[in-house]
Amino acid sequence: GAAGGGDAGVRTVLWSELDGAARADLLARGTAAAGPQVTAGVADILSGVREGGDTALQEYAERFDRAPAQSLVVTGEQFDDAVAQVPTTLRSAISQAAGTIRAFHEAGMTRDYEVETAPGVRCARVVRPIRRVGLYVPAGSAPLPSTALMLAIPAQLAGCPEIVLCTPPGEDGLPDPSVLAAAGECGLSRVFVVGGAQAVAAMAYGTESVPRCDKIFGPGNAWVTEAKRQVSTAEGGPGIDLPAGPSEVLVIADTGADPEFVAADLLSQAEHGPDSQVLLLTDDASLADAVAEQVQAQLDVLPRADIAAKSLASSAIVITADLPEALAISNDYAPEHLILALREPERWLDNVERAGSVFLGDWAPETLGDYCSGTNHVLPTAGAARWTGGVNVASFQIAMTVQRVTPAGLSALGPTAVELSAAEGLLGHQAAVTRRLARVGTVDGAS
Ligand code: HSO
Ligand code: ZN
Repeated sequence: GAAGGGDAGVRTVLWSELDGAARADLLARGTAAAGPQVTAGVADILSGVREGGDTALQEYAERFDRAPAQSLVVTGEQFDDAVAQVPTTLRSAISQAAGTIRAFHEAGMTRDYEVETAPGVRCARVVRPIRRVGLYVPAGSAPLPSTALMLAIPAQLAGCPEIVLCTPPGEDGLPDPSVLAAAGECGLSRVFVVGGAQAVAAMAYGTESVPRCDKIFGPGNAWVTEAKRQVSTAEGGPGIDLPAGPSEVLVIADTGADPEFVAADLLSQAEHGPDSQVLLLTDDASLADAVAEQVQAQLDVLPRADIAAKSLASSAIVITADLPEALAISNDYAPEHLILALREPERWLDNVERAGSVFLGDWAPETLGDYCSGTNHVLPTAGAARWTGGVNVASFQIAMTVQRVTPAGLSALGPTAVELSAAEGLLGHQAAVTRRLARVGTVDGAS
């Protein structure tokens, strides 16, 4: 039987047999919050960079990245060398992915709009790009050129005039060539070889080399995520996109789902890091068994099996009474990725209240969204899908409002403002209206 789990790579449990505490425990993410030593370590790094600038960045690179001290700025020549090193097949995959991502993001851009809220009063929204944005592209456990695309393309579509990218050095002190190729594909040239919390600090405060940014984007480990949190909550600090921490995928599968596909999807995110969490919810106990077996078999041939195995330790296969129960669990969990490996995925989509990105049916692996279907892969983790979607063009913009008022418009709405300002006792506010009303001659200035 599936229930009980045994020594399989991933445990299987019956939802109905768990009490409230066991359920909460099962769904608890690996790294719910940064531990006290991360919090303190990050605070040290932030003040180190704030005081030491480039010198501090170089010291941290030697200490944390074992990278030789060198220029933090990637030169045009280094850029060209790196791009030349990338095989043409990879370069064309990068440009194809850039095309789908651009197409999808462009179609979803925030549009300006205008409403005449009263005769002579027109209110509009106009969108402006954020002046200087900082993109963080991690490379800790694997260099992620796809993340460079996911951040740089919406930044460009938004029209951001200055786009800065930081990515950690390899042991040669240089960024991963594929990350540079992806940055180059998007026309970025201001790339800095800085990683971790120190990169976030550099973009938040500015150093001799790295310009101070208005908003910082990108996923990262617990240190990067904590650094973003700390700089953004400081007074006058930069904005941040969202908490994009360890990867998560939740799969809901019914009878008829392919256990090989489901297991592959679970492992695809388990391999991101030991703190990734992957969950399968199914109402079919024999499918649960078959997936558990597949996970074991596929794990054996996975190069990153050791990482995936660690992540599987905080993961589970959950047997639910029915599909509505599975959907309810998923809605409470608010997963970063939700795969509906269901016979009628379109129908069930209506019941999905919150998830970063949803994959419908048997032929939409999360991998496609991670790389090249066109959707963004910088998505809310740790339950942040309860309140936000993923990165998109609007994340790189400021939505400004504008009002245009004629004398007739002031006459129409002025009395409302007079009434409300009186209620708030703000007579200076009131005077700004009544003095004008006096001149349009509709109402006299006294009230
Ligand atoms: N699944 C990751 C994104 C990614 N996957 C990048 C592969 N490369 C976000 O959770
Ligand atoms: Zn992924």
